Amino acid sequence: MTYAIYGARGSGSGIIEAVCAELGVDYEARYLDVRAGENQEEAYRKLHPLGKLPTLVFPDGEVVTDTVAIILTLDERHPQSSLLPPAASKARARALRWLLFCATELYPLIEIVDFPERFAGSDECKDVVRTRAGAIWRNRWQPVEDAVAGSPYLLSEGFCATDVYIAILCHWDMDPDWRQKNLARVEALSEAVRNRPALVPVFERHKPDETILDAAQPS
Ligand SMILES: N[C@@H](CCC(=O)N[C@@H](CS)C(=O)NCC(=O)O)C(=O)O
Repeated sequence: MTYAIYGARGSGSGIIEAVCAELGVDYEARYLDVRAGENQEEAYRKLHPLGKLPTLVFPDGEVVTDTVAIILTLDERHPQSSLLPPAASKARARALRWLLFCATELYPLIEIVDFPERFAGSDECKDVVRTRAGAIWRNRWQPVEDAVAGSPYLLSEGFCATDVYIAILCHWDMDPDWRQKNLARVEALSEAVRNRPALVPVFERHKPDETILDAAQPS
C-alpha cells in the first residue's frame, strides 16, 4: 500500500510528501531531474500531460495531479485525519480559501519566474517578465500574512494542510531578509511547520530557499 509521489527536491512535491508524512502513510518519493527535462519525457507526460510536478499515484492506481486535488483526495480517503478542519465548519472554509489563494494566485507565478521564456515572446522581454512576476509574487503575500490568525498557524483552531502549503511556497524565490521584515507571521508559521516531528525528514530533502532548478540532482 505505497503511495508514489513524483516530484523533485525544492518543488511542490514537498507539499505532498509533507501531507503524506503527517498522515503517516507509506510513500515513495520518485524524483525527476527538471533541469535535464526528465519531467517533459513521454514516460512522465503519461501521468501529467504538461510534465508538471507533483503527481501522486494512489495504491489503487489512481493518478492525481495538482496539489490541491491531491490534498483534497487524501483528506477524503483519510477521514480520521485532521489534514483539514471538519466538513462545513467555518474553519474549513478559511483553510480552503487560503489553500486556493496560494494555489491559484501565488503558485502559477513561479512558472513565470522559473521559465520566463514561455511567457515573454522574445529574449529581450524575458528579464522584464521575470521581474514583474517576482514583484506581483511579493505583493500577493501580504494578504496571506494578514490572514494568519493563529499562533503560529493560519487558523486559530490549529494546524492544517494549508500551513504546509504556505511553508513550502513562501521559500521559493524570496529573499530571507525581505521575508523576515515583511512576512513575520508567515515565517513563524513556516518555522513551526518545518519543526513538526513528522516533517523534519521531509524538510531535510526540501531545503528552504532551494528551487527545482537549483536542485537538479535527485538525492
Ligand atoms: N497546478 C500545479 C502546478 C505545478 C507546478 O507548476 N509545478 C512546478 C514545480 S513546483 C513544475 O512542475 N515545473 C516544471 C515545469 O513547469 O516545466 C499544482 O498545483 O501541482
